[in-house]
Amino acid sequence: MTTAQTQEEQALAALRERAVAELAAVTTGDGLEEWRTRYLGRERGELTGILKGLGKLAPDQRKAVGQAANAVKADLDRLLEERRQALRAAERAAALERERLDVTLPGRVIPRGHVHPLSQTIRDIVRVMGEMGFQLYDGPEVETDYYNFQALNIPPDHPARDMQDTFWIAPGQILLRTQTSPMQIHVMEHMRPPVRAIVIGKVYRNEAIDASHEAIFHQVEGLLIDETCTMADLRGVVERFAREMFGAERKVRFRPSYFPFTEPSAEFDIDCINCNGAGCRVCKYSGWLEMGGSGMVDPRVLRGVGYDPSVYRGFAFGLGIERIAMLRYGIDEIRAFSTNDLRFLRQFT
Ligand code: 2NL
Repeated sequence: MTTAQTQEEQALAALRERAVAELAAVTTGDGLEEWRTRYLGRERGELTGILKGLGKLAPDQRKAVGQAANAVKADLDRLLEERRQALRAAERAAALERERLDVTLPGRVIPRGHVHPLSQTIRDIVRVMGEMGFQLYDGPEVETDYYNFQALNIPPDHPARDMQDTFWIAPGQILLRTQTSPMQIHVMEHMRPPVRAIVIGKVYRNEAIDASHEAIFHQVEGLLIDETCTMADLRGVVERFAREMFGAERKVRFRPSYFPFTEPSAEFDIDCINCNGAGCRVCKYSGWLEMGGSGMVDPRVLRGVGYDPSVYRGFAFGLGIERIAMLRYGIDEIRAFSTNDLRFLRQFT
């Protein structure tokens, strides 16, 4: 009797020991479930089997073995639940570890770009002229002889038409525009007066290149067409433009000149932004800086786009944008705009 009891209890103790050891080796939820079925399963669980078999024992053994078995079952239930919690905690910790990120790391530096000094100047021009009601247009850089020359009343023997000065694509017919004026012709062909337009863009001239001349540069050209404007209006627009771009104190001077597409024509200067007119190296001791050309649109140009010159009149002006930017920023080398040397460009943030 004592022996039988001891055997049962030894078997229980061995089962318990084995179950505990196996449980410690379980690392997954599926493993836990397998373990539970193996020992505590309702149908085939080893411990369940022992509990079910209690009835076959002698009544005097039943109580002791039953108590021992129930104690083991309670132990295993508790250990199972502890193991389940431990595995969950480990899984949460592993998930956190996978998602670990160091919030104290400084962010990656994203290099900040900035607007090219020529583009800054263009933006200012567009704003200033926009405030005076001028719309910005752009158009083709490849043009025909008609738009670049004929429509602008440029005679066949004009030096600009020379093979030497113009980049011809089909000589005598297709070329790289030498000024933005051909686009003004397109604008006028496409609308009735009144016209207030500016054209900004690249122009191409076969120049000898030096610190102040490039073969590709940018021009801005303004055009106004209505029934009543005069050179006084031209002067007012150019003066306001110059003062917005170079300072409210600027003086503007007009000198008689000649362009095939304007009559009368005038070049305009501003008093030197470096010495305010006193004379210095920047203005070559003249007190004045040459800015651009202008004039009243020649009646032949108006007639060419279908405007009646006895009804409509207009003024136009044009100037180089690199020169404006060079004066504003004190740049003495025009090629710096197109060289893309960041040591140069970074000065204009
Ligand atoms: C300069 C001079 C000028 C114009 C451009 C113009 C355009 C049309 C009709 C008449 Cl469609 N004139 N433009 C007029 C005078 C001067 O530019 O030195 N530019 C750099």
